[in-house]
Amino acid sequence: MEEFCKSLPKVELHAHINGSVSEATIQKLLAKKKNSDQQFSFKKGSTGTLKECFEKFRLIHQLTDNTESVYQVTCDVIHEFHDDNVKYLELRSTPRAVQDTGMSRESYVESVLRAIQDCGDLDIIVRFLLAIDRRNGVKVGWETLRLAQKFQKSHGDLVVGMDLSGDPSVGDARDYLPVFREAQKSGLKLALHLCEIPAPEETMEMLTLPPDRIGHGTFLHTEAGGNQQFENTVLKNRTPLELCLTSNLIGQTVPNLDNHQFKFWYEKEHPCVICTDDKGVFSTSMSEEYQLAASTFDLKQRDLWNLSEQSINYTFCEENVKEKLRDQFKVYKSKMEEQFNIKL
Ligand code: 6MZ
Repeated sequence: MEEFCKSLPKVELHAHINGSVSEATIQKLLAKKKNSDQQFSFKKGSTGTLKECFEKFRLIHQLTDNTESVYQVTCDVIHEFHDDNVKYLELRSTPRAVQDTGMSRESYVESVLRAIQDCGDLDIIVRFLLAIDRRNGVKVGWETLRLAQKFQKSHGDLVVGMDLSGDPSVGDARDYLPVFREAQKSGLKLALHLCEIPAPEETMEMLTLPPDRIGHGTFLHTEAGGNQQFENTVLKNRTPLELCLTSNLIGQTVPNLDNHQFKFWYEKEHPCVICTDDKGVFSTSMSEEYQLAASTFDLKQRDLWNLSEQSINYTFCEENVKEKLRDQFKVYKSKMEEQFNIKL
């Protein structure tokens, strides 16, 4: 299965740039920072809590406090996903301003987009979502939307949507509803973190937008303490779920993988997309996430192929790009069938 998952062409739709930074890149960034005695380790199996994950993001942000590092991290992350046979990648990141280094939210986004363009020769299609961190307040939310609209005009092929993320125990997602409604009117797609922890008060209103995809959705369904209305709405809209097994396990939002929400939605034949979330912080890769899904939920090679291929339907890119990907996947399919002597 390991070889199969590595060879499988994959679609990654939920990757936070700073959470995806590898240890190798961290070392490069540390070397550039004088007087830094920070210790970083993303060793596998180190369980923690969501709070501890957010502490890691804080440390990483200290290293990516200038446009050069943001550029470097974005390039490295794209190369790493490419090397893992990811053929389509949607990156998301929170534009950050740092006064000391002169980085503005705008120059942050410019650096990300420049990195994406400079990786244009690689056999991987990359798109970008601007993220709103729910800890930063609505004023910054509006600013982020304005940036998204601006870059949508100048880089419409690359900027496809917006994300809502950040520590789910802080703030109220409903405060951002007007921002997201306007984003929708501008033609930006919405990928929102919802119910990563139980959040009955804010969830129903967020679902009415409706989002184009949901990140995690761990506590949406009744069995997990959500409610029937959430479940029905998501099923009726067929809103794809971005599911990140290792992330939820390490962040301890699920007690074990057997009880991961993947099982519930997958059995209902609901659109599910396997993603990494933060491959650096959680020390994982797309190939490993597919392997984990296979071993936990007893998925066969053909099931994995279908999961990956169907993910193309849930991307935020233009229809002609989806078509191009589908054509590419046809070619990969026959190659995989030959390589693994199997009918997919
Ligand atoms: C919610 C998360 C997250 O934006 O600086 N982020 N938000 N839940 C999660 N589950 C583990 N993982 C990452 O990447 C880091 C930021 O992404 C969000 C957080 O806001 C984090 O600060 P960027 O590139």
